[in-house]
Amino acid sequence: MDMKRAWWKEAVIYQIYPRSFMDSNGDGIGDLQGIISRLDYLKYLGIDVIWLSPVYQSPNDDNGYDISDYQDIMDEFGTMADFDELLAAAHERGIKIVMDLVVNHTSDEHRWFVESRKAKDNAYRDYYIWREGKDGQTPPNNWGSCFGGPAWQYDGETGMYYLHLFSKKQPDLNWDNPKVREEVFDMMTWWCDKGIDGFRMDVISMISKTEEMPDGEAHGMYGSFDPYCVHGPNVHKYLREMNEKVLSKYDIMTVGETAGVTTEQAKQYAGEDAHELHMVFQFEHVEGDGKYGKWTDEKIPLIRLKKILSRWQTELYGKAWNSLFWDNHDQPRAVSRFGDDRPQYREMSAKMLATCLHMMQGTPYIYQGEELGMTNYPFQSPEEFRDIESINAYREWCEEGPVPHETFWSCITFKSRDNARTPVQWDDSPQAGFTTGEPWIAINPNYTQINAKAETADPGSVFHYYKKLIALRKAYPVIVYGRYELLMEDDEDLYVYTREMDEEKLLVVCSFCDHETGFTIPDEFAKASCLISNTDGNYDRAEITLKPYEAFVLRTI
Ligand code: TEU
Ligand code: CA
Repeated sequence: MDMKRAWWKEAVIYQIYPRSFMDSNGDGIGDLQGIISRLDYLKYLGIDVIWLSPVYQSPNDDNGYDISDYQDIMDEFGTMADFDELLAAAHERGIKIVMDLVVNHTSDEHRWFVESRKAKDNAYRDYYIWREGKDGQTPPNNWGSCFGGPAWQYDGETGMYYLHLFSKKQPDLNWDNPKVREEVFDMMTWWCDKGIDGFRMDVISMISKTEEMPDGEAHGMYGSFDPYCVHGPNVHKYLREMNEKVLSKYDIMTVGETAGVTTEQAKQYAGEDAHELHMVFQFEHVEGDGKYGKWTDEKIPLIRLKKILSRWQTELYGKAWNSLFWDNHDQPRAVSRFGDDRPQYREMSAKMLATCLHMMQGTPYIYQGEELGMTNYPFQSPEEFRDIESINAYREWCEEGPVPHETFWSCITFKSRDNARTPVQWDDSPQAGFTTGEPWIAINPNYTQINAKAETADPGSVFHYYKKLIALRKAYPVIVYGRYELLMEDDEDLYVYTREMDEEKLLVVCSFCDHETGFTIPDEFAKASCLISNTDGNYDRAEITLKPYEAFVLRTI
């Protein structure tokens, strides 16, 4: 099948969560100068693009996802001059920078909202979504917010409620107002003219809401807003308008965060000829497995995982482009969630997961620390949480809710977003080399074993394995463009697939279990060469025994 080539299809992206990446001035908070100081590390790893989680001015109710000024840098992170320096320093090294675009909502401290709440006839009133309460005392409907509590906040100034799908300090913008779209597009143009290389668009699937806002189907205390706010009536119209007015004018890449998206919808957002976005993040493999809302302590069964990822691989093939990820700043650490973070299996399983993901079709995303095999944090008490979602969830489900502490604790510690937000472990010095001060969030005590200094010095490390995978993607176009086929779909332990392009074929074998397994190498790979393996396996024989979490890739010539 004809597959259009593009730089963003061939790129490997590295996500930086600036608060936890590298602190340059000892205040315990990562910052832009800290990032600059580590660019050579990223260059050595071999990534092409940095996705920078939000660095804009923000009161940090949700760590920068609540923006009070889109054209200014958060004081704690530095200045616009620091940003310009970062962009230039990255470009000098051939690294592109993709900005996080958070425009479903602003901070309640954004100038637009400060105005909007003042009076019903304020010029900015319709920048947000205001409704009368039911009888003055109750919210307009039963919707719950993503971070707990109702999705409506009463505002005494004008006696009305405003909509916030996330925290009450994140009021939703009214995209039906053409002035809002114009402001957002102008702001995007300003960043593009600065020379940035793309946007990751936060919850972009939620920008269009239905006119009618009826109660949603109740789950516990609140109703779901999904049918009225997710993939809403005008979302594609607004994205095409954005594409026409801004995106199409620059050689930039775009990726939309679209929780709950199906493959059919993904083709609408990111189809080859959709004129909207280049790709979307789908969440099927990281969502929908919860016992209490999103909270669970169970791993997804391998057969289910294979089914989901394979469906995305085959249904988008030639039609739209996948983004590939195991984790990000909202998810637990990949090795703890999908692999095995017990000391004897951590490295093997981290490399296995990397193999499994990086050999698929799509653009791979590496979340900071993943390339070191960083693990979930051993939380001891709820006081250690910094994340608004975890703090609120513990209160709602446990303190004020029905679930006993012991039951909920194993779930929230398994899935808390704070697992991903503990600082990057740079070396084995105090505070893991992240800061000389007191870090804003605890550092994982395993930093003495797991850190960048040790791993860059060790050719057998998880870091060097990632470096090799990235290099392979550059060397073999079949990894980027080849057709995917799942083998052994009913096997509970092994994830096996092939990639094929022209005369070339790859066999990818990944063991997801902590015991040995037998495997027969298919005939057509009898004389194949081994591109990469996480062990010293011999793949010249047909019948082999795989070690726990073994992974390898064979290539026919
Ligand atoms: O996350 C959007 C989103 O869908 C969340 O519900 C996400 O799934 C949740 O954090 C997991 O429990 C984006 C950002 O990535 C996140 O950090 C922000 O908090 C959120 O939007 C609001 O801007
Ligand atoms: Ca700092």
